[in-house]
Amino acid sequence: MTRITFLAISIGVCLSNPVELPASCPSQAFVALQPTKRFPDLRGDLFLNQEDPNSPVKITGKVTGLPPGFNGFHVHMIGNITGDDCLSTGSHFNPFGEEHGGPDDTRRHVGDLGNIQFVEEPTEEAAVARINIEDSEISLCGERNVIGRAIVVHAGPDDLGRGRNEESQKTGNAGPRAGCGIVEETEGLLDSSEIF
Ligand SMILES: [Cu+2]
Ligand SMILES: [Zn+2]
Repeated sequence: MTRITFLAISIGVCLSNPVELPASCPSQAFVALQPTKRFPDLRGDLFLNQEDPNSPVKITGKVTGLPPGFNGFHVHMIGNITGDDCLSTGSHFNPFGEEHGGPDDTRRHVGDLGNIQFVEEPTEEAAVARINIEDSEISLCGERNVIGRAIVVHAGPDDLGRGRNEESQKTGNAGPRAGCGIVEETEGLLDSSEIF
């Protein structure tokens, strides 16, 4: 085999097995969190930004309406927020059949974003959770795409899969759902760092 033929075959093999990246990928998405019936004060706006399909997704935003503490924060499978309990969003987004974990674990549900923290702030009437997350598991395109799915805030803390009981490996025992919103593709939003 000549070198050129070999080269041509090598290139052909490479081209037929490209790393799966869509030609174009949305770079921004938005979530307007809606309260559940049990937690009527919950409100929140979240911005998702991804520079390119290989970059982490940055999530910024602000959530209000829960007392100080940690609250489970996940991408759930289904972008359906009908009903008053967020149960229509299904379970955690888990395209690879993993067990529940924390955001820094190598094995986790893709949707496992850990906890957000509500804290008292002198200038705010009630506790606020300021979100500033960077996550490399979720994406705005491809098989880890979260657009069209839902983000859920829980009433209690996520034990990140370390609860030593069966439910810990599924849901992190984060309790009932306090609010949820659909991840919607957007274009031309302000840089969210200017807002929060
Ligand atoms: Cu959840
Ligand atoms: Zn999970």
